[in-house]
Amino acid sequence: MAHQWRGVIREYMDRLPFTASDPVVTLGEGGTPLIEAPALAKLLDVGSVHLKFEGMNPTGSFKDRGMTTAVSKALGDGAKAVIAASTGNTSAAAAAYAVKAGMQSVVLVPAGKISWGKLSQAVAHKAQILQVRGNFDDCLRLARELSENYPVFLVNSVNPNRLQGQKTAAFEVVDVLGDAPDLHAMPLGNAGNISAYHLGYREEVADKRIKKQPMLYGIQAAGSAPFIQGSPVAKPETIATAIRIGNPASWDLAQEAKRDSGGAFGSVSDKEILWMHRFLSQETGVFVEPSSATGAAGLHKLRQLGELPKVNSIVITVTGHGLKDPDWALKDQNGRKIKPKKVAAAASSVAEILGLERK
Ligand code: AN7
Repeated sequence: MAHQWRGVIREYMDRLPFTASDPVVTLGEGGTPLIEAPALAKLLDVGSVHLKFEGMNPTGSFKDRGMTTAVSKALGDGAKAVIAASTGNTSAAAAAYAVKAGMQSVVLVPAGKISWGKLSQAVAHKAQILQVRGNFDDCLRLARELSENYPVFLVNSVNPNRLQGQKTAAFEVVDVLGDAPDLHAMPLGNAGNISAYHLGYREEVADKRIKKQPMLYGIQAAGSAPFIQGSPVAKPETIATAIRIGNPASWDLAQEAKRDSGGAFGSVSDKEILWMHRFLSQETGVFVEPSSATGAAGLHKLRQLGELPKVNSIVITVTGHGLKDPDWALKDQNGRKIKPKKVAAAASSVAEILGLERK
């Protein structure tokens, strides 16, 4: 009989702060495919590249891993409402898991700066949505203040239960590959994810499942790159709205992840992000939102500069599904709208446009 994946809490309960009697709020998150991408291995000139396709989670991003743990704990603590600041994906996940838990959700998003796919999810799951006149960093400041002074439970990644859930992605990589890769890259925004992978890989080392953790590479958008600048960015700008974050909450943990793993931070322009966004969909078959192409774009840039370390195996986490923000796929390299041709409903007309000769 087919085995259904039970979500990350039940699959990894012995390695999470949960016991069998704790409430579990799950939508079956985790267990996402690790997809071999020979086209990327060729591009980067390394032995193997695997994409950890986090867009395959129930709400379409890696945020579900941390939301199952954060909302389950909130429910266990008697919470009636959760609050999250978000560039879009956290709000989609918070809204969905709140519904599953029977709670209200409140989400604070930067006005006009989240994709409509993500906004539609928060609306669909009846979140109370407030568009803040400000950026993500303002939203997070407000969410923290509200959760301290009002009866709403904060489920942003400053809540340590979020990182606990998200660390399971590292467990899955090791479970599938039988080892850690040499290098693991991902986009870097509020820095929860790189901190969570670090936590997960460190535990794998401590449990002697792997000898060494991978070098962790966190890649930012150039217009929103506090880790490259070395200090918060007051006015972050990038088309990759998911990572349009100037003052990352997990600053210290990300620095530690980089240091401890022998990794690095990098940044790429919006143009480089969109190039890789297209490469991934056209050459690997994996459709991601632009922000999610940032990790691969960063490694490609390093390779072109001759600065990619000599490694054999690479895993790149692609964090969110392409359908989250599909507008970018409908533009060509010059930003012009792509409109499929209209044709009469006749085989001969279709064949003519396709340039097909009759057999
Ligand atoms: C697709 O949803 O911060 O470095 O509020 O949606 O852990 O922040 C999203 C972040 C990468 C960055 N890729 O991860 C939010 C939010 C996607 C994302 C990141 C995000 P972190």
